[in-house]
Amino acid sequence: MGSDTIVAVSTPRGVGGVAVVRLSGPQAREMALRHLSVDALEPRHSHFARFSDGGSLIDEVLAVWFPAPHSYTGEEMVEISCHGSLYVQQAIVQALLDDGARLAEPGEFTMRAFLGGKLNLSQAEAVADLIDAVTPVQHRLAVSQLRGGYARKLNDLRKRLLDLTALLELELDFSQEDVEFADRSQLRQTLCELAAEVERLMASFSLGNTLKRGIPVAIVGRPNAGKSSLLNALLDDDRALVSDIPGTTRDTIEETLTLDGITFRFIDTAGLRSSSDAIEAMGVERSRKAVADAEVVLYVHDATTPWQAPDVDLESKQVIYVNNKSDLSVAASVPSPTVNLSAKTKEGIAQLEAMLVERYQPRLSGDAPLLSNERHYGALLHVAKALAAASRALDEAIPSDLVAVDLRDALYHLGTITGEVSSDELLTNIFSRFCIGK
Ligand SMILES: Nc1nc2c(ncn2[C@@H]2O[C@H](COP(=O)(O)OP(=O)(O)OP(=O)(O)O)[C@@H](O)[C@H]2O)c(=O)[nH]1
Ligand SMILES: [Mg+2]
Repeated sequence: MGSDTIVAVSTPRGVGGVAVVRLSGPQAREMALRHLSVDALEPRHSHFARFSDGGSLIDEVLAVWFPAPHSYTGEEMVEISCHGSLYVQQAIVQALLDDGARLAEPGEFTMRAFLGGKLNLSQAEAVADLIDAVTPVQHRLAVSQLRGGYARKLNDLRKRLLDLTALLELELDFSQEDVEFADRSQLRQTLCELAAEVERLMASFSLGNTLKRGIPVAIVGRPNAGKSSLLNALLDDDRALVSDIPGTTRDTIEETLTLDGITFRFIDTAGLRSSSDAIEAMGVERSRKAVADAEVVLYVHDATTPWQAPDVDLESKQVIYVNNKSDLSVAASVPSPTVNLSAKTKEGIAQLEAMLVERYQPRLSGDAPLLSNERHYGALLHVAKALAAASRALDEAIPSDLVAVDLRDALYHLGTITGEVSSDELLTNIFSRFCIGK
């Protein structure tokens, strides 16, 4: 818990109808009362009052006192809603700084909430994700993590493992007597459950992470197939240059689009052909890389020309074959799944969008929490390794002190997810992602 009292404007920088100044720490109430035209503050009541400094009125405000521990940070807190003028916001903050408050660091309110036991680390990170969320899917991932999500389950399993490890370590003190305090079958059972949960979460990461950042969809094909026209049609915007000269697009162009709440990142690429032009050849290299990095590939074919096998490795990719220029002709024998469309008239675009959404919608509707946090994924990799080593050691009847080392390793990395184990460096890293005032 902070020993000093911190202050910051929690609403975005700029002019708004209303701005909120937050004050947290032992002196919060006294400092606020010094400036407010009320004698006392009732807990969690909104008080209409004048805020003045050195006798001069700054603004009429609404002030709410949250006594510790019933506040966001768990500390004494006061929230002052003032008019959104930059001058007023500044003057209120300055008055409180003059009283001895300190300007809050980025994320410091949330960090105090974590240190005060109001949130675990995974929930604090979810607050940052929630603030950043702009699509329904990002919002859902953040809310599920904020409500506890997988952290709660991992924590329960961690506690069980912790007890068993402690018993195992106790045996070491009685090593002459050959006793077994830790029930081996129970230990195996816990390891098994934990390993299964860790594996499930790790498997969900790729989906969780792509959903959070947007699903990469590469638009590739031969020159002049209509790739840039397709990007423009999807975006409903003249984003990319289009011309009848093959080789128009050289660099990749990326734009995001949210369809039915799911964010896709469409990447228009240079047409695939071997070229003596050095710049175009570099562009084609980028096209191949875009395919390699993509989740979904839209392979665009010009329907007025005969089908030719793609000159790029599409194996292990989800491909949708787009038979473009359907306003001119519809060629046969394009591999499926196919969608016939015209980037020019936009006929068939809706069908393509529906095909994309259908691929992800069902996987989203499940209740199982998805892992979308890279830091957690990194920690789980360590946990999985340590659990595997511990199981092996148990099977091979390796001395319990060595098993205990692996278990401690797993416990440590599990603890970093929810914050039972944390370092200053880790906390600084996480909370510096926040803005000031959060
Ligand atoms: N009639 C018709 N013409 C189209 C359609 N889509 C694209 N075109 C035309 O085909 C030509 C090539 O279109 P682009 O979108 O530049 O093709 P691209 O695949 O991006 O080409 P590169 O960037 O050179 O690889 C342009 O003249 C477009 O107007 C379509 O659906 N119907
Ligand atoms: Mg192009």
